[in-house]
Amino acid sequence: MYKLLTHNDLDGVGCGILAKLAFGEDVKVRYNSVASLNREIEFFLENDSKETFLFITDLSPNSENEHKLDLYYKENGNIQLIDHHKSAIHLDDYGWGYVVVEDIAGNLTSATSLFYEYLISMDYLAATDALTEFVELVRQYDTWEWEKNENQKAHSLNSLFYLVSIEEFEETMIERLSTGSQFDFDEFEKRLLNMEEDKIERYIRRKKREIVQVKVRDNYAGVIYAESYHSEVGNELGKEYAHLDYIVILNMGGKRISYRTIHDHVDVSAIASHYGGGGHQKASGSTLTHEAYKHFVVDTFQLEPIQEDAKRNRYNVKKSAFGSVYKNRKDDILFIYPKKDLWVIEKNKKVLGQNYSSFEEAEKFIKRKFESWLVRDDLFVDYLIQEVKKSSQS
Ligand SMILES: [Mn+2]
Repeated sequence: MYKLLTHNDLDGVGCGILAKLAFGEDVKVRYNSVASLNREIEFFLENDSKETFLFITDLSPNSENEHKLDLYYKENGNIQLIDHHKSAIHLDDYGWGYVVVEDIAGNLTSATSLFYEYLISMDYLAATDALTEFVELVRQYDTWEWEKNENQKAHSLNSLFYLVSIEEFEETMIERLSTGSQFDFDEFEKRLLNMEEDKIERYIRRKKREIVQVKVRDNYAGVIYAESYHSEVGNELGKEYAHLDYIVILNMGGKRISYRTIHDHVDVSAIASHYGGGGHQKASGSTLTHEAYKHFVVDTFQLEPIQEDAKRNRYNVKKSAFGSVYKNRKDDILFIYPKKDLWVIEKNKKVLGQNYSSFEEAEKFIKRKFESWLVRDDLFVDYLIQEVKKSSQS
């Protein structure tokens, strides 16, 4: 017998599907949240037969269970953990641990892709084109590489996963992967997925208007409440408000926090671990601890949302040789313009001390410090007219 304890997201369920394709009736699969894994491990150690081979994928035990698993392994063997989370890398030192964040070719891994390679190498499963494509879609979604590759199919696979129950998804995929020579969605799924993409877009648009900005422990965070589409929300808000170091997504009902960043200079697995969680460099999570509750809920509750830059301007555009006009909620006017090789900032017509070597740095400064946004063309024109009047009077 085999038992698989895995995550309840697409990557974790991908492992469950592979396990059932490989072992059929001989495997028992349990899907877990990060929190419920440790209970399942304890249950296994106390109740399951020593003959049962335990797989753990896409999740890692707490340090107490890490120790217990190691003792069990030294006596019985029969344990294999496979993971790709940066915060689990220490488990790679154990005989039963296999943790790879990036493969030799430099590609980010996923639990499903690692488990697939493992099952093939052990002759438990034979590679097929359909399986290989399915595994690659899961990997691209989980590592967010789908976006760079514009692989909408990978995103759709995850959307479909959340549209149906885990059982239904599992059953449909197992059938499709064991019969088809290629992996694809059927017509009904395609229609559903189009509707779902529209819904996600509307949801994100609303979240863009609700985000507040706060400085927490040396970093600027954007804080938002959302129960669904965390990765999509985190990514879109991260791009819209690129001056923020990371995005905090609060799920109050679940008392959970997701952390997302689009930047390389921030490691949100370290931020999550400060609040007792973990994950990847660009995507992580923790529970809503008292400290996190203070930082992200209490301290931000009275804040007004930050505003998006005007999008349809023809004149007041970023990096313009004529300068770009921003304002904030206090009606301060910020003006960024080039002078020789540098970018200068004026606040309410007074030049600020520091100049910047790039427009982006200057803009980041005024957005972090003053929460300002690019104003619409009409305000920009008013501003320039005033400037011209002033100079013709003097
Ligand atoms: Mn994963």
